[in-house]
This record gives sequence, C-alpha cells and structure tokens, in this order.
Amino acid sequence: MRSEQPQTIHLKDYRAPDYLIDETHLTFELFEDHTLVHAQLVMRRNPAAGDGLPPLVLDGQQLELLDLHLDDVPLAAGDYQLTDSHLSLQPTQARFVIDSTVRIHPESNTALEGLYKSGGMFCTQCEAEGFRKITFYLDRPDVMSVFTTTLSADKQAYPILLSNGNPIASGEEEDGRHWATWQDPFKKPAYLFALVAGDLWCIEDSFRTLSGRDVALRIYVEPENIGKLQHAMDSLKKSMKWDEEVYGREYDLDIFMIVAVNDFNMGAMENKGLNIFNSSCVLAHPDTATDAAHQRVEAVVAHEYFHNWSGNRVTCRDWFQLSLKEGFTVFRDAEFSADMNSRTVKRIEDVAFLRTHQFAEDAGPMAHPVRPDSYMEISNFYTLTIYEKGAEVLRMIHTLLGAEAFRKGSDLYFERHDGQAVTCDDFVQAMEDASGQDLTQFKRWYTQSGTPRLAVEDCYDAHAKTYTLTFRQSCPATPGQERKEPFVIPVAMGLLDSHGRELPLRLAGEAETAGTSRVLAVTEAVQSFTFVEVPVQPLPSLLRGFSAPVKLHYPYGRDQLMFLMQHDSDGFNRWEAGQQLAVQVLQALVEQQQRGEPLHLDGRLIEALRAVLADETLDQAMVAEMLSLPAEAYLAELSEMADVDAIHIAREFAREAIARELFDLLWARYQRCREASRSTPYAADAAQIARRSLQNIALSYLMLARSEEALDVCVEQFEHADNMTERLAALAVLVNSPFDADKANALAKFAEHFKDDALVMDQWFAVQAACSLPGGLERVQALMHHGAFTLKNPNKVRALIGAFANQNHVNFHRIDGAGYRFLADQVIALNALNPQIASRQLTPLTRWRKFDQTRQVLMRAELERILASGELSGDVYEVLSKSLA
Ligand code: B3K
Ligand code: ZN
Repeated sequence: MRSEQPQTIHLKDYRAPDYLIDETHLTFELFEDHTLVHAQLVMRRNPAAGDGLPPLVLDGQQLELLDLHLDDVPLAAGDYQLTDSHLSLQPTQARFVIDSTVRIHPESNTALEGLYKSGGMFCTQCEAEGFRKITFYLDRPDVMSVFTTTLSADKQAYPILLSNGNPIASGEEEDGRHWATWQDPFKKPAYLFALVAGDLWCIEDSFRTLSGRDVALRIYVEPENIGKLQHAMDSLKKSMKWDEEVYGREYDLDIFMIVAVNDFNMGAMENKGLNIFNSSCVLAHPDTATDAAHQRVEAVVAHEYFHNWSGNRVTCRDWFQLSLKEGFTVFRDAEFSADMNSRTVKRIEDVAFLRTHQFAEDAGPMAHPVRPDSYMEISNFYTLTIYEKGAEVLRMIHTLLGAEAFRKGSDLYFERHDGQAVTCDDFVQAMEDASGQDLTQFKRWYTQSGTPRLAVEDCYDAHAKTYTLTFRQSCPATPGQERKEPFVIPVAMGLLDSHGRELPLRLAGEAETAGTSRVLAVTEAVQSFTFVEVPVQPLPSLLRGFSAPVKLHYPYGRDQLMFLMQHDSDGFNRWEAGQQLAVQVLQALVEQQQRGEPLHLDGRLIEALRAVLADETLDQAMVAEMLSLPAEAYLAELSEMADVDAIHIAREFAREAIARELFDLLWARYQRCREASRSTPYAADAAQIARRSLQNIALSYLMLARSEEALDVCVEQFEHADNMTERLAALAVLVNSPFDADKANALAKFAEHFKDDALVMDQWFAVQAACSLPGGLERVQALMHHGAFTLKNPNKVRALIGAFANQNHVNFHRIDGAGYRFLADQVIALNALNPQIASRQLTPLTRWRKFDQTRQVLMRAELERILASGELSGDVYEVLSKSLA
C-alpha cells in the first residue's frame, strides 16, 4: 500500500544503471510459515555510466533484512540505509560482492506478485517489478545477469523443485528436506526469474531443433489435471517448428518447461526455460474446454514460447519499451494462429476485439502511446494498446516492407541485439537498415496516442477514365496530446466493377498496370491517389485485411455493402461489409427507439444474411462470423454517447427478426451440423471448430423463436454433447432464455457434474454473469456467496465480476447506479488483496464520459468513493486519478 502519493516516472529521465550484476547466486529455503532468501550478487561499476563510485541503491519491498555483507564483511545498521523500497550502501571498489539474507512470507502473499503460494505449490511472478519482493536487487530490465538458484523444501510436500535453465545438482538433507540447484547460462533481467516447488506431475516429450539438438519438453500440473496437457504439448511443438521456419529462431536450452498454476494475475509468463501459466491457458480437454479455450491455449503457449527470442534473448531497456517485446510477440502469435487455423477468421476475431476494446481504451482517460512517455505503476501498462495496437504497428511495418524485407529486418534485429536490452527505436532501426526504407514518420505510431480517423471520398471522371481517392486523416486529442502529426497509414485496397470483378490498377505516372490489389501509403493530412484507365465507375474495397488500426469512413450505401459482402475478393472485407451494413441498420433502430417510434428493421440485412446462410460453398466459420451482429460494446464504442438500453433493445429486436425470418434455413443448417457432431468424434481442428461455431450461433437464433422444438434441440445438445463447446453453448442459450425450469435444471446439473473443476466452474459463473435478462446484479450478488467463488482467485474475479461489468451492459449500467456501487465495493475489497486485479476491474467505471448525465454522475461518485475509501495501492490510485482528472 502507498505511504505517499505515487511518483510519475518519465521516459526522458532514463539513465543507464550505475552498477551491473554479472552473477546472481540465490538460495531459497522454503518453509510453511516463511521463506529465507540468500542472495549473492557479483557486481561491478557500469563503465558506461560515468566515473567515481556513487552509492549503490538496490530495490527491495516487504523484505525483512536478516544479514548483509559487502565483500565478506558484515555490515552494521549504520553502514547502510533502509527504506520501505530501497537499500543503499557505499561501495569502496569498482568490483564487489554483496551477500544478503532476507525473510519473506509467500504463504500470505495475496497480491500474486513475487514469490507466493497457489494452492499447495510455491511459484513466482516477477514481471514487471516482482523480483524486488524476493530479494534486494537492481530490479530493472537493463541489468542482466546469469543466475544460479538452489531451492530446498520438504521432500514429501514439494517433491518437484524447478528454476530457470538446466538442473546441475540435487540432494537430500537429513530432516526430510531435499534441494536442487539450477543454472541458467543466459544472461537475463530479474523479471525473467522463476521458481516452482510443489507436488506436481508432468508429461514429457522432446523436440529436435533445426540444428539437430534434442530439447526435453515438460509440462507440469497438479496430479488431477495430468490428463489435460496433450493439446498444450502439441501446441508447443508446433510453435517451436513455426518459429524455426518463419523466423529462423531455434530454442537454446536443453530443456523447456511449463508449469500450470491456478492463481495467476494474467495468462502466462515467459520466464527463461520455465514458463508459468494460468491453468486456463494450459489445460484443455474436449470434456472441459471449449474450442475457444483450445485456441487460446495454442495461442498463449506460442506467445510465451516466442518470447524466448522476442523478449528474453533480446529484452527491453526499460518498461517504456514494453511493446518492443509484447507488440512484436502478439504479432508473431497471431500469424502463427493464422497459419494453424483459418487466417481470415483469426483476423476477424482480432479486429473485432481491437475495435471494441482497444479503441475504447485509446479514447478514454488511460489512453497512452504504444511507447508511453510516463507511468506511475507499470502494472497498469500491460494494456490493449501495448499488446494489440503494438501488434498492429508491427503488422503495418510488415505490410509496408513486405514479408521478405521484414524477415531480413527481424534477422538483423536478433543478430545485432542478442543478449542486449534495447528500445523500440533499435527495432525500427534494424527494419530500416535491412529494407533501406525510411520509417521516421512511421514512428509516430509509437509516440502518438488515439485512434486516427480516415475519411475517404472518391471521384470518377468518365470522360478521362480516371478515378481519384482522397484521404483525410485526423486524430482526436488524448491525455497530454492536443495536436497530432499525420501518421503513415497503409491502405490495402482494390477496385470492383459492377459485376464484382477486380479492376487492374495503375496509378497516374506509372508505366503499366500492376495487380488488382495494392497498398497505398497515406502520409499526409489530405492526400489523393488517381488511378488511370479505369473503364467504369468502380466500387472501392478499402483497408483490406484491416491494414491499419484506424476508423475508416467511406459513405457506402447499404446496397453497395451487400454487393461487397458477395463479391469482394478479400474475405476480411466481405465480413467487414456485413458488419458495416449491420451497424447502419442497428444505428437506425437505436434512433427509432430513442425517438419513441415503433422499430422497423431494414429487410436488406435479413436478405444479406439469407444469402450467406444459403451459400453452401462458404466456410462455415465465416458464415458464423457473418451471422454474429456487432457486439453491444462495439455499438457503444461507435456512439458519441452510448445509450445502453436503446442499443440492447435494437440489437435484440434485430436478432429476433433474423431468427423469425430465417428460421427454416437456420434450422436446417443446425440439424446438419449437430448430426455431424453426433456421428464424428470430437477434434479441435479447424473444420470441426468452424462447424460447431455455425451450429452454436444457429442454436442461439433458433432459441429466440421461443418454440418448444427449439427448446428440445437445445436441451438435447446440452444433455448429450460429447464436448464442452456444444454443452456450454447450449447452457448459455438456456440461461438467456425464458424457459426458467429448464434453465435451473441445466445450471444445477452442470454445477453438480463439474463442481471439482475450477476452470469449468469459471465458465458456469461467466455465462450467468453475462446474462442480460432483468435481475442480473442480484444473480451476481447471490453467486458471490457460492462455495466455489473466492475473491482471492483472479480467474473467479474475472469470470463473475469482470463478465458482469464488461459484458452485461444493461444490468451493469442500471439507471439506479446499483451496478456501479457493486463494482466499486469489489474494487475496494480487491485493493487490499490484489492491487493489480483491483485496478483491472476498475476499467468499466473509467469510461464514464461515454454515458448520459445521470450515469456520469453515478459513475464518478463511485470513483470518488473508492478514492476516499482509505489506503489505496499505487495501481488503483493511478487509474482513479487519471479517470477523474
Ligand atoms: N509478459 C507477461 C506479462 C506480465 C504482466 C505483469 N503484470 C505475459 C506475456 O505477455 O507474455
Ligand atoms: Zn507477452
């Protein structure tokens, strides 16, 4: 907790470390009521940081110092200064050794940062600044050291003792304890340190690298979950192979380990050679994990594995550079997933997520550039902007340079900076040097926050046969940034004739036509591109594949959107046309609702979806995506002022109309999909995943018809499905239906059957928390008292509180403010337990400017109430103060 106002840290104040740590030797004695940590640091003056011997200032928090030596000489109280965050002393030589012993209390660490206990096991989470809760250290990413780690613990309770690198020695002690020593030959910053001790089982496999070395692969879990690891192991091997093929990156140690833990603040952590994962991102079995969960496991395993190069071998100089590793690694994992599954569907999912959530962040009080200039608490900056927008920035570089030059650039980056802690500028420099392209202006994507708006006009000159596209870019003011300079915006595009054929493209000044799809680089505030020899008035297909993270505005009519839905050669843009059509139609309904008029749905939306459903040649996953109306949160994001009730009513009205008008087609496709499910054993492959997504969205529509026949098939699917994807979808549909008896029955059966499976119970909480029927808050409040719920487990908090506040708009934004009050109460409680989770849960309240006056007042009042509630963590304080500013 904070004793004074947290300080703001600025990028411009960065200074190289005064001292370096060449070797770190750690010994952990793990006991039930405390842990002793001995650290021996072999240090020297940093020659790059100047002359003389300044005081050595080590980071350390919540450490009880028991013993301190400088070069084997014990230091007395007067020889050093100790505050609640630092230990300072005066070295007398350029090279020296510090020995310290501290006592810490992992058994009572509820913040899940540093060393803590999850169930019966010890584990660590050090990124970003958790290592300072383990021992006194230079806890900054530009201090890189080799580590040797010895752990000792009771052998029966903790038979497995793990740390980074390779095991080099182990032994028994006479009192029932044992020990193991691990050595990591690669220099690393402290944030990549890890240890695990527990009663764990593992599955083993191996991977032969490109150069013919065999790497042992192990995934550890608590014994009851041993049967749920194969998918993660398969994903790991695919990732290792992909990184060799696509980036030429080979794994470096002899062993790679993953450990699954139940209590974890985020998805997973890329500690060198010893990744620690939230069990939700490792465990997958058809009976208990949905297709989406399988895909998430595949993606997160890949992401953490890819960090071995993009993050570990080459790391960040300081935390302002976080997107250097995160944006790059998200881009890498997205491309991996695209190669393993359907590329278009992966892109659709990512773009829908980005536009709904990252765009909202970029328009809110916490908006910040991909490379922030300042922060108070770095944990608050593991954001969608750093990760998802950061990945879009990498994707744009890839688009502008082309795959080949991009690969040359990444090769150069890894080669040039191996073993170093570097900056986003270093990355871009490597891309420039390898490609010969100047990215100076492009770098504004790293420094300017906010989502650019790109308005497009066109003009066809039938006489001259020229077609001109004019782009106007602008970017709204964001905190600390009033004015923006123009971005480099790559616009992938094509032109369609009236039959939907693509026209060959030739820009004025070009010698000949080249291709039918190309990338225009918009670099000015207003810029025109003129195509010549255009025989007919074309319809433009713009921003194909969502080639830049911008809000594109072109005045498409609804008929034109229907045309693009059918004819665009770019799969992403076919979906996008459908989304834009749906947005237009839904916005019209919202306005009718606000004016108190009867709702009238534009039948073109139904006709467009009818054509999609009737087209048997379309990929089933695409059909499912096209049938999914834009989410309420996205519609809210698009509105100047979000009318949550009108949005909900409009969207439900449209869904019911679709269900009614297309019932027969939906019914037929549902039956065929379900029949295929019944007759084929489950596999988490792309074809089956596509089929189940179509089946499940069809079911959700069918149930809106409220007919007995739909209820029967839903209950059949719930009862007899052989996999969680179908079972959970049926449960969710029942939960949102008016069939109260069937709903209660299904919920009870499900909970009884899965009561011992924490991850499945998370799903059970989440489907109820997200249910938009009246009484949502009361249902969530009741579930808070359920035996399986606890505020101490982040997955439970996200499943119940997070799902309610983020996915259940009508109930959370209740006009009496009770939803806001509830969330504020939970944030206050969480602040004392786990500041990182508390601060995350605060997000929906920070968006108060989006809502009407009444709600704004209520939301602000809750933010003020949290602020006045007592001693706040720096995490929560930063978000509150910025939201109220
Ligand atoms: N690097 C970690 C995130 C650590 C978050 C610390 N608060 C996981 C990842 O992005 O791979
Ligand atoms: Zn990452």
